[in-house]
Amino acid sequence: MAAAGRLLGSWVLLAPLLGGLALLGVGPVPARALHNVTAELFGAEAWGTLAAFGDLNSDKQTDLFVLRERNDLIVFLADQNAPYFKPKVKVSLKNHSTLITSVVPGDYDGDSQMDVLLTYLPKNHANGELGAIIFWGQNQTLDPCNMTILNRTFQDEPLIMDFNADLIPDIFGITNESNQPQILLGGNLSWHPALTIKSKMRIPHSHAFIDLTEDFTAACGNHCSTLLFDH
Ligand SMILES: *[C@@H]1O[C@H](CO)[C@@H](O)[C@H](O)[C@H]1NC(C)=O
Ligand SMILES: *[C@@H]1O[C@H](CO)[C@@H](O)[C@H](O)[C@H]1NC(C)=O
Ligand SMILES: *[C@@H]1O[C@H](CO)[C@@H](O)[C@H](O)[C@H]1NC(C)=O
Ligand SMILES: *[C@@H]1O[C@H](CO)[C@@H](O)[C@H](O)[C@H]1NC(C)=O
Ligand SMILES: *[C@@H]1O[C@H](CO)[C@@H](O)[C@H](O)[C@H]1NC(C)=O
Ligand SMILES: *[C@@H]1O[C@H](CO)[C@@H](O)[C@H](O)[C@H]1NC(C)=O
Ligand SMILES: *[C@@H]1O[C@H](CO)[C@@H](O)[C@H](O)[C@H]1NC(C)=O
Ligand SMILES: [Ca+2]
Ligand SMILES: [Ca+2]
Ligand SMILES: [Ca+2]
Repeated sequence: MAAAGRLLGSWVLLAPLLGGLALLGVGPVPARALHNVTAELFGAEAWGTLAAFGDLNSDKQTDLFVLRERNDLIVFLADQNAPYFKPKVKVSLKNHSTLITSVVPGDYDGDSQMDVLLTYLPKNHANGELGAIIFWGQNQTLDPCNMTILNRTFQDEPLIMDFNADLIPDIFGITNESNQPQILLGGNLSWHPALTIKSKMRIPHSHAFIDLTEDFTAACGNHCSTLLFDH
């Protein structure tokens, strides 16, 4: 599954990053040589796939979003004391027998609490369409019981961008309801057609956001030429 493959990675990927931190003299590591800081940073918890970064608890320290067994999301919060990242927050799709394919932290309702959007391959995923779910942030953490399952599926990984320039992230993609790209506006989570074009979008999507019309918004009505279409 192409979408699923995108998340494959490992703690090996962390090595350059953590090496960089060491070189910058961040943390208690001597600044001269590269050295293995895995144990100092994660203790015995150094397993899983690093999926995203973000400051979940608004303490200005970047936290790590890690997938384990493809259906648990663990957030390692940055901490002043070793191990410097501690697994403090967990949400699970285990009961739904689904595989998480993407993790995108963001404040999807604009209440200044970071939420997290997960896309997943649903149970009995015959057509490869992706489901999406938002776990809502509350009190500087994620509430594992408070989630919204989007009532449409996506043909491919959705693109997260601020379509209407209200500083709340929106969710763009082709859904199972229409061949035309749709935008789910953050805030009130309402669906809207995003572009009026006849052609079908390619899969995987090759999309980017760009302010073509110089109105400081990513989207640009009929003038969007940044998407690749099949004819
Ligand atoms: C770094 O340390 C971790 C934990 O002690 C260990 O599992 C890993 O194999 C080490 N990596 C290297 C490249 O030595
Ligand atoms: C998952 O299901 C088990 C029983 O099958 C239940 O005890 C548990 O609370 C459920 N967990 C969640 C997060 O819903
Ligand atoms: C928010 O979290 C703190 C601990 O981080 C706790 O003391 C407090 O009771 C929580 N407040 C609410 C409303 O849950
Ligand atoms: C769930 O999260 C939403 C969005 O943050 C919030 O408005 C609502 O009060 C929460 N519901 C519960 C039961 O905590
Ligand atoms: C999806 O849910 C929204 C409310 O959250 C509702 O307005 C809309 O009609 C639903 N769409 C479908 C296709 O069920
Ligand atoms: C789209 O997917 C949602 C969620 O799986 C489902 O409830 C809805 O019926 C589907 N709509 C169509 C037109 O297939
Ligand atoms: C949701 O909010 C957007 C702008 O924030 C607005 O254009 C749209 O009409 C609203 N939709 C609903 C159903 O309230
Ligand atoms: Ca943090
Ligand atoms: Ca929020
Ligand atoms: Ca927006």
